[in-house]
Amino acid sequence: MRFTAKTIALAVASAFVAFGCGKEAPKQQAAAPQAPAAPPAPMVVKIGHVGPLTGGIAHLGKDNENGALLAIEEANAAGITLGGQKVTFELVREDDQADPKIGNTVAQKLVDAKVVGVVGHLNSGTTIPASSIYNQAGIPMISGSATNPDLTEQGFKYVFRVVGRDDQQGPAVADYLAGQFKPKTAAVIDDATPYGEGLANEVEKKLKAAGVTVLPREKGTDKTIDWKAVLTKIKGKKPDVVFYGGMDATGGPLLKQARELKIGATFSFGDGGCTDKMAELAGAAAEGMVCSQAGIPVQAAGKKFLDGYKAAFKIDPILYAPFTYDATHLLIAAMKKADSAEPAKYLPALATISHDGASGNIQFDEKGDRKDAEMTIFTMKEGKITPIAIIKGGKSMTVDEYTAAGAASQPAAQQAAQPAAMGGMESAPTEKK
Ligand code: ABU
Repeated sequence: MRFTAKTIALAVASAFVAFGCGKEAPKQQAAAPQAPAAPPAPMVVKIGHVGPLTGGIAHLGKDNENGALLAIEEANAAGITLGGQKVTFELVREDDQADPKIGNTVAQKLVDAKVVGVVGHLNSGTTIPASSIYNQAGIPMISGSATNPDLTEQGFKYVFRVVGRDDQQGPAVADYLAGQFKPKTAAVIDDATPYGEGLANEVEKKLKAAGVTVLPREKGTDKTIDWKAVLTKIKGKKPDVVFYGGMDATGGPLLKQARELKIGATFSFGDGGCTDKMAELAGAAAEGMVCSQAGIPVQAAGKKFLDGYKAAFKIDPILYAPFTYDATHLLIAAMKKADSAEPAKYLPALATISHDGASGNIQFDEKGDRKDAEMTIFTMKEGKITPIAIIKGGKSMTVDEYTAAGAASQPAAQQAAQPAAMGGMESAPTEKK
């Protein structure tokens, strides 16, 4: 090849284009080691929890929320994948202040936040209206404490509960009162909420069926703490038993003021007034009161739950925390079964699930109610509500009998869970008028 001025100029120009103006041609080098690709960020799956976190029953709302939070923490620690993707669950917590209007507002807020399931609400009065918001949005909801039958009588396929209903609870406590105290006359008071009034109606119906004369209904509200006018009215009628449908925040003052007015009747309450808080609010007046819960006693919940709750929150659970814990695990278990967090995909798995939870085995009937829910009757003994009897399938058992019967069907983790406090059948209280 002859090197003319033209070919030299072309060669220089090509080199210029190939390697850039004035830049040195790169030397051949070994390829730098590639950093390993970062694993994809886990998918965040939001679950809502709603209950009253402020106001008179904030202690119960917090208890419910703690149960849900514990379940979320356990699921995250277990490292769950859905559809091949690692998942982190986030609990989106809302305060409905036990107010139906606020309940609806926060329900819509949770829908807008794209939660895929909801645990809550606590009160029947907030849960029932909010349930139509979740159902319309196609978001499964499970209440761990709302006991008014209407919740699951609406025909909503996204609505479930893991506690019993007041048309089971009311007859259970009324039967106990009628059988144990043989009252001639009863007074029934309620707080004018769907829960309090509904439960009081069930109790009244059953007492009347047992031949007890029931005085005209007396009413307060879910904020009433001065009951003197109502109590003065019933004092003159000398009832043998009094039943109050309402929560502990109002039931405690009712009981305290009744004893101040020297009313000697046996006082009784549903689950909303079936907490140690009654002794805090009523003092010694709470001793010997009778109450019911729409599930197993909290002390009989699974050991893993009880230990986990105490370790996480440094307190013991109060009432329905095992049930909100179970409700949260149920949502997650259904998602795992369906391998999807999409509500429409995991709903069928939820509706047909059989789950061994802290509160026992959970299966739902066609309405979304818990099949074969237990009811427990308690009395207040030395400032602690103490279980007397557990009713399951129409059969009343001592706590010992229940524990013995349940042990064979409980998962191993729960068999070790029966605390010494559950061991004894308390003798029924007898009170003088
Ligand atoms: N079941 C006790 C309190 C919650 C409710 O309003 O149903």
